[in-house]
Amino acid sequence: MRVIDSHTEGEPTRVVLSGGPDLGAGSVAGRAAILARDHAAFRNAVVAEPRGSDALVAALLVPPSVPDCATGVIYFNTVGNLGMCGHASIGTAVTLAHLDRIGPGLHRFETPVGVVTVELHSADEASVTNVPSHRLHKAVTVAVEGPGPVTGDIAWGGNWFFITRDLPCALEPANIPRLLDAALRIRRTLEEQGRTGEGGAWIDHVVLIGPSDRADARNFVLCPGGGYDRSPCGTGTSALLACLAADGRIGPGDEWVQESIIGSTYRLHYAPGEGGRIVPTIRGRAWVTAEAELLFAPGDPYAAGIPRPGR
Ligand code: PYC
Repeated sequence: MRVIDSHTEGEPTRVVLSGGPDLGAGSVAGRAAILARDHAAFRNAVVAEPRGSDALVAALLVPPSVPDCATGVIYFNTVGNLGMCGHASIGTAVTLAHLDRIGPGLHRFETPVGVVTVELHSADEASVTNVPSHRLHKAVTVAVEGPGPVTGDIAWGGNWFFITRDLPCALEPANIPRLLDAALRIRRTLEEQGRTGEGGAWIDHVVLIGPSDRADARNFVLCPGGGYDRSPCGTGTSALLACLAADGRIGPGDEWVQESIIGSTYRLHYAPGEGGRIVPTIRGRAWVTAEAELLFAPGDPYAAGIPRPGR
């Protein structure tokens, strides 16, 4: 299995170029559903330990079904599929440029939740115009054991997010263990109380938002596998922008600079979409870190990865 690794503002992506399972024909959404249902062993082998980690997102390249798309891409992590992924889209663009498969300019990627447009600015910088994003619920309060009552918005930015400014402590790297613990408790409480995204979708990401002295805000983002996003989270900040736009706190074309918990940044803006939605664009940098072949040695008891015990 041939892969290329990169990181986008600190967050890793593994593009799978060959060796993936046969997912048949049809839309990328349909093939993503087959990957989620039938191919846990493949997904674990690529992203779980010992080859990967909870921070890693894989991007499986597949032929697109939508005309004019440069590629189809299915994002997955140690838990399952992601609808969209901002950092991995930037990582995929930089990887395709590294392979001379795309050059500077506009390219369309077919993802399971819609077509996104990627503009490659240089060998290590790209913008992604994301799927339409919106807020589903404003000011939902949950009583979380430990942190206490926490109020936040439930919003879509290509994945489902709970976004809160109620912080257990300062958003500093030294506090990552406490932030992770609080975000996991918030997510567990949302699950226990039956809070979901549309159609009963699992709210698998939690965003904690706080002040930044070098950007509009800093965040800490819990990812589905229990890891945290080293980048400022493209889909999470898209969801945040949808909330800010709904509250009239940001207008079309205004720039929003989002800082991550490790200090890396994305620049975003949005255009108005249909039905009160917004269409965010996320700009960030990525660098290729490895070209590799994943090996599956006979007799290796963990050749297919160490599966997570559960969510
Ligand atoms: O950048 O959208 C993102 C993302 C989601 C999970 C990890 N990164």
